[in-house]
Formats: sequence, C-alpha cells, structure tokens
Amino acid sequence: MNVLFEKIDRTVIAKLNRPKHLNALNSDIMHELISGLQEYDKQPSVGCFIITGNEKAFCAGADIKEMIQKDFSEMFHEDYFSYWEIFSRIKTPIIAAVNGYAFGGGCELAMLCDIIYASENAVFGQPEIKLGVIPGIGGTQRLTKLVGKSKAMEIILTGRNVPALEAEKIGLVSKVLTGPNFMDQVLEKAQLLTTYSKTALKATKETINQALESSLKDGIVFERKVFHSLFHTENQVEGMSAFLEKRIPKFN
Ligand code: DAK
Repeated sequence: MNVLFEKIDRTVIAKLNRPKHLNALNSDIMHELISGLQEYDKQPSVGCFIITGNEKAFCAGADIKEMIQKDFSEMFHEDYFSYWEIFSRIKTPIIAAVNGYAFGGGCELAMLCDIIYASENAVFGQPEIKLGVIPGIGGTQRLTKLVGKSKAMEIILTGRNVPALEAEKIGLVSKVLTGPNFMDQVLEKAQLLTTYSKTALKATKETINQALESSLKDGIVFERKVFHSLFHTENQVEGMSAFLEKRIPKFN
C-alpha cells in the first residue's frame, strides 16, 4: 500500500508510504490518497485529516521516473489535474504535517492542504526549474498568493530550498512545531478541531477558500450568507447555549 490510513478518534491520518522513493507521487499513490480521502470525507465521524510522510521526506514531488516517459500528447490527454481538482473538493479540514523534504508536487500538495505544520527540519522548495519545467499542480499560483510575487519569483526561479523557519516567516507554513514528538503535537491540534461543529469547520474552510477566488465585496457577501445559514444548525444553538450556561458544548 502506497498510503497508510489510520483513524484515531475523529482524526484520519494518511501517511504517504513510498519511503524508498521519498514518497514521490506516482499515479498509484495519488489514486490511493485521493480515493481514501474521498471515502473518509463522507463519514460523519471524521472531523479532520492529517497528511504526512516520514522523517526524511513529506514528499519529494511528482515521480520523475514516471514523468520522463510521457510526451506532450500523453500529458495533454491524460487528465492528471483531475486528481487535484477532486482533492480541492474535500470538505473536511486537512492538515499537512511536514517533516523533511516537501519539494515540487510535495510542496504543492502541502499548499493544497488547509493548515501546514512543519517540524524544524522540514525543507520546502519548487525545484522544477532544474528539470526544465515549471510547477504543475498550482505552485506558481498558490505560492504567489501565500508569499507574494517577489518571494515566489525568487523561490521558483532559483529552485532553492526554503527551510522551515523561513517558510513560516514568509507565510508558506502556518506554524513550525518545535521540540520532540512532532506527530503527537500535530495530532493534538487536529483533535482540537474535531471537538468543534463539523458544519462550522467545513463552512469556515469553504469561506476562506472563497477569499482566494473572489473580490473582497463578493467574498463578504458569501461569508454573510454562510453565517446566516449556520443559524439553521443545532450546533449553533448548542454552542451559544453552552457559552451562556458556562459548560463545554457537545457538537454533533
Ligand atoms: N521522483 C522519483 N524518484 C525520486 C524523486 C522524485 N521526485 N525524489 C527522489 N527520488 C528517489 C531517488 O531517485 C532515489 O532513488 P534510487 O536512486 O535510490 O533508486 C531515492 O528517491 C532517494 O533519493 P536521493 O538518493 O536523491 O536522496 P538524497 O537524500 O541524496 O536527496 C532530494 C534528496 C529530495 C534532495 C533529491 O532526491 C531530489 O532532489 N529529488 C528530486 C526533487 C524534485 O526535483 N522534485 C520535483 C519533481 S517535479 C503535474 C503534476 C505534477 C507535477 C507537475 C505537473 N501535472 C498534473 C501536469 C510535479 C512536478 C514535480 O514535482
């Protein structure tokens, strides 16, 4: 199996499992990852995903051995991008837990997630320029939106490594988690999310993502509609009642 799924309480951990190839993304690993996430996304008992790799590599990018065999026609006709469109339709929040290398498609996979936690030894980069190509899973677009044009240009045009602390400073990484037991720390953060209303979590994810797609005015209209719609949910009544009754809410 190229991806190992483990459910701990309401969190599902998807561990990329091609260690000899530094978790490079070939068709099999992408298919297993995305179909697994899709299945779990439908389950009411799942409140958060963590995608991770191992201590050496989160993911060293698309599998160059697989890619080199393809010509323009195959690249054009095979619907490679469809995997990532499905990924971006997953409604449950996804945390990337990045240890080691996150290069090329691996950095782009992390950026497709909703929160990126990195260990101190994580290293990010878009080295495609060294292969004679450019990022192909949204790297030129998402990195630019996260860190701005100047930084994105410098990182992608040079193909250099971006260490974890710099990645945090420029806004690529949500937070670097220092100290031992990196995965325990990430799990604790994921489990906090799973205590909240699942509807509110999904609505938050959808609304923040909308900010990347629309004008401020349209985004605020969208936010207001979503906010109003949450007054149809039991969890809104529960959350507000629990506050007034000075108790911990029990969300479904
Ligand atoms: N693909 C295939 N194999 C890889 C790999 C990769 N990306 N990265 C590493 N490996 C393999 C190595 O070939 C080696 O295999 P053996 O020689 O042992 O058989 C093994 O993993 C261990 O790697 P190293 O020996 O190189 O390990 P080191 O510690 O010395 O170096 C490294 C680690 C991460 C610095 C180095 O492996 C490296 O630079 N790797 C390549 C990183 C890279 O260039 N990534 C970007 C790939 S391009 C698209 C979809 C996807 C994409 C684009 C378009 N469409 C849908 C259109 C994405 C493109 C990319 O990601």
